[in-house]
Amino acid sequence: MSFEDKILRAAGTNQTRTVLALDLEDTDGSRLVSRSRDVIRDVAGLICAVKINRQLVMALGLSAVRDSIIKLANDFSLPTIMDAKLNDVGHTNGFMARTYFDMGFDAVIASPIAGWENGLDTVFEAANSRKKGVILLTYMSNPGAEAFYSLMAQQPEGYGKPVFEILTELAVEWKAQGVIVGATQPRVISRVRQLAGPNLSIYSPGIGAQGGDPKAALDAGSTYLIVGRSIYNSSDPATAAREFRRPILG
Ligand code: O7M
Repeated sequence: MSFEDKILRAAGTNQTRTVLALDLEDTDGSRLVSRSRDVIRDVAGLICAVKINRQLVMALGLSAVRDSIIKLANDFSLPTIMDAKLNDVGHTNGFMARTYFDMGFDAVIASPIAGWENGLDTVFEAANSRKKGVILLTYMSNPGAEAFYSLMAQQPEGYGKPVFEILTELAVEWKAQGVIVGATQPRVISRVRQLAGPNLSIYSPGIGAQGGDPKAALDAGSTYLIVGRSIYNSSDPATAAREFRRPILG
């Protein structure tokens, strides 16, 4: 089953659009594993995917992430997304993408800034041949993101276009399985939705802890919410995760 089919199935079964960002920190590796697994078990029926950041891979190593986290997520029929933010030349990007996919991740996150030729071409080749997903960073959620992602880029025709609009067009052209647009920027989400049409999935991080509002993001056109601290730092992660379902349940 492809990444998109897996996330759609989990979203439908669990009536949710929430992707859990599993970014816990702990100096003790085995405690980090058990805390991460506890959070997955607590919210498994309330999320549609698990996103793993490089910080968890740095702390635990790839094989421990595969055996303790990816396997558990799969036991709950949840796909996993590797937030690698790939941004290098083709041969190293390709190696990283193939490694993440072959160890069990269903999708990777990459930066479109590297461009296609000898940049992200190898990542898409690896993904397409394995029915995996590529999600592209298009507008980040942090306040400093505006300086670059909203920058007006001069077009050959003479007029200016914001960088994020160019990145959205590339995501459509390259047939990415989704784009990342910060939930802190509902107006940008609306514009990306307008440019990309109804089929491209928009993943929005920056909910809660970073100030983004889940309902505003979904109303503006986000498909999925990426939520970390507001769930895993809560004294009751399941209740917190249930709250993020509220806007879609009505
Ligand atoms: O909910 P939080 O703020 O605790 O965590 C947000 C998660 O989303 C965390 O895993 C970040 O790495 C990620 N994220 C952002 O916060 N902002 C971005 O612009 C992009 C991402 C992201 O997922 O990039 C792929």
